[in-house]
Amino acid sequence: MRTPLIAGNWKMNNTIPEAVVLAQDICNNFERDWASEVDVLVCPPALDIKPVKTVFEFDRVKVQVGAQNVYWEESGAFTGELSCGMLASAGCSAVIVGHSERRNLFGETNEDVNRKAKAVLAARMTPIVCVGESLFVREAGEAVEYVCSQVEAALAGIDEVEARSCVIAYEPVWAIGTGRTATPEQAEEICAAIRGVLARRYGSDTAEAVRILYGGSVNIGNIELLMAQPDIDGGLVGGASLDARGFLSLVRACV
Ligand code: G2H
Repeated sequence: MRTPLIAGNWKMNNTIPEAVVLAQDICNNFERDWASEVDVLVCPPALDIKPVKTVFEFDRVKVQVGAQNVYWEESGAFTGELSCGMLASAGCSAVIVGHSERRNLFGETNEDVNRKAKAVLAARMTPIVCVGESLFVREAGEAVEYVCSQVEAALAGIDEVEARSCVIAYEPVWAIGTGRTATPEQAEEICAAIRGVLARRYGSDTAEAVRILYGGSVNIGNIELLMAQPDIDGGLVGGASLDARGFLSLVRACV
């Protein structure tokens, strides 16, 4: 069975002092016996990663820390970018790649997402590969096809062993930060199709091993029905991850 994963994406929120307070709040409210049943990850802004990691390590709380983005080159003249090695040295075990905000606001292509995913794997971290369709694509009846092609593109050149280290996050663009969530049935339809892509590429054993998350206005009112779907293994949570108790209520719902 796949261990559920609740991943918080803090996006561009929290200065270092604010991030430390939030991390400490998570520690203070984290119940130790959850750790054996659900994986918990937070992805703060890059500057907050090391301080947040330090809080979790000091309190010995089993919450992993990840990044929201990375550049695929190891070093060099890439002003403003961060490498996998830098993120790993700050304590990251995972990196979100291809979030729709990166794709839509910063022009990331499927090819960029693929290069980032491969770089993250090479650095022995987990890429959380985000895919999802716009409302236009959904209303055209092409959501399954569109998302599956994003998954195929993101996994190009990634072998079966590496694929087992990937997490796929299905985030319909029309549900992000809008308060509008995909119904559990809509989310399950796409997540099952993603698992189908994995099965065709890597075989059913690998497909069954890979965790697929749903993201897009996940909250305490919808987490249980989402988690009840056979192909949804957790959530990538934005707004609801910015409050420790609210975030941990989502973790508790997975126990
Ligand atoms: C989707 C999600 C987190 P929110 O972007 O990745 O954000 O839960 O605020 O919709």
